[in-house]
Amino acid sequence: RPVPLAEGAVLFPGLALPDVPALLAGVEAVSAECPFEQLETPGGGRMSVEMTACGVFGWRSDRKGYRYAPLCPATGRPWPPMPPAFAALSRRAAAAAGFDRAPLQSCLINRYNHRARMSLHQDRDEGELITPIVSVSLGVAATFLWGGLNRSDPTRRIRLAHGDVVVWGGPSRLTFHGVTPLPSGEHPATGPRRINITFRQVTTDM
Ligand code: MD5
Ligand code: FE
Repeated sequence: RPVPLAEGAVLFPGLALPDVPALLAGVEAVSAECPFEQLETPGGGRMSVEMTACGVFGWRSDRKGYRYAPLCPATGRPWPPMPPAFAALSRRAAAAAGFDRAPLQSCLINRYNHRARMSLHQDRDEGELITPIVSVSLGVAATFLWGGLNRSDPTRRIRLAHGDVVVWGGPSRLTFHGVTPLPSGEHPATGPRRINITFRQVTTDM
């Protein structure tokens, strides 16, 4: 069932399938309170992926840079609380991958429409690198690009389908990664979109 990808990284095909209704309801509830937005980048462009977040911290980007912040940029109010089904899945996935900590401080929700993509990057805005990142894919399948610790390292292509969960920890936590432009497609659960829900620990202070 689990597919080891590398030291610290494990793919669990379909692990989230039983949780899909609760996850989609959670995405609706969160985005009703803090709407999806295509964030501005420090360079003045706009990301093709639409984002929102829940939990104590959300990730945001604007002309000042990338950072985790306690408030939804659209409303100036705290991010919506993490739905209980989200936290339960993060705990279950981290434990299944053999980690004794689960990421529960921040949950980033990425929504990919047709052609939305994420260029190669490292996740290094978190001040905590011990706890793994848990990532859940829903809807239209995407091609995930998975590189190494240097931007120029060769990349593997990994198909991430509806219900798949990946736990990225240990030496895999800082690998370069990205998502190729979403193909046109249709999934019964999400229509033409892909939704990725990513759990992170952001600080050791709480
Ligand atoms: C996505 N999102 O499919 C991915 C899933 C992001 C992002 O990359 O930053 O929002 S998270 C994949 C990930 C996270 C942390 C580390 C690694 C992969 N990794 O070491 O390969 O929307
Ligand atoms: Fe990332």
